[in-house]
Amino acid sequence: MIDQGDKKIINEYEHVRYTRDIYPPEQSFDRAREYYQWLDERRTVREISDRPVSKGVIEQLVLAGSTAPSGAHKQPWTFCCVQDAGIKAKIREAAEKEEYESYNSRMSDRWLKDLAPIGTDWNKPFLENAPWLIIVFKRVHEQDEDGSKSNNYYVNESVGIACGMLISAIHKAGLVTLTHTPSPMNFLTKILDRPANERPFLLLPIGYPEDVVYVPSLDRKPLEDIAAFY
Ligand code: IYR
Repeated sequence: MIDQGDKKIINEYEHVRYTRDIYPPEQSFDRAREYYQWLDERRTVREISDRPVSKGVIEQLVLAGSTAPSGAHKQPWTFCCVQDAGIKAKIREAAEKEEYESYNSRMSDRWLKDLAPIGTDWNKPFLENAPWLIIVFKRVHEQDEDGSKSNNYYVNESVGIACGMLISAIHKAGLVTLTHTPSPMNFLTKILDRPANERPFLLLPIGYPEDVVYVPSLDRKPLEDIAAFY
């Protein structure tokens, strides 16, 4: 909790008092386990229905993503939220063109074999069906109005964390998404008319799942395979 009443100056900058509830250890364990079990219910879903989602919901999701920590608190992200059918159609057309090339000539046989269990191909109907696309741009630096540049730091790490937090917020809202990374993805800069200091990072179609949805039957690695304790 942030208490505006209690302040401290560090390097001439004001810091405000911050406190958290301290849970007894069993309650900490229960909360951690519940959160894990709830996150474990999330699945990447490619069959997204065209049922509408309000702009208000999308705004809350973006705000959740923007709570991520970032290098020197530069918040080096822009979340472009697309509802316009014409723009979605343009994005689909350009993405499928790249994906067609990727699946038919750019991806290695080994890569295609690794993707076979997931069942993806160059067709990306979700880019038009989903009521919203959020295209997350990373801001490699800031461009001031007078033309001067200022630095951002740990941009990939910061934007990656923001995307993770956005994905968990989407799950919390009862919606589904998938992490689409068409490659190359610079067509998004053009279609969305983004400035030169921004680069597309990740495309997330967001909506309700179709009435009947199938996802690959997969397991997550057990703890002993993902963690080392010292
Ligand atoms: N970007 C392509 C291919 C793709 C690659 C990986 I690695 C995946 O886990 C899934 C898809 C696509 O979006 O189809």
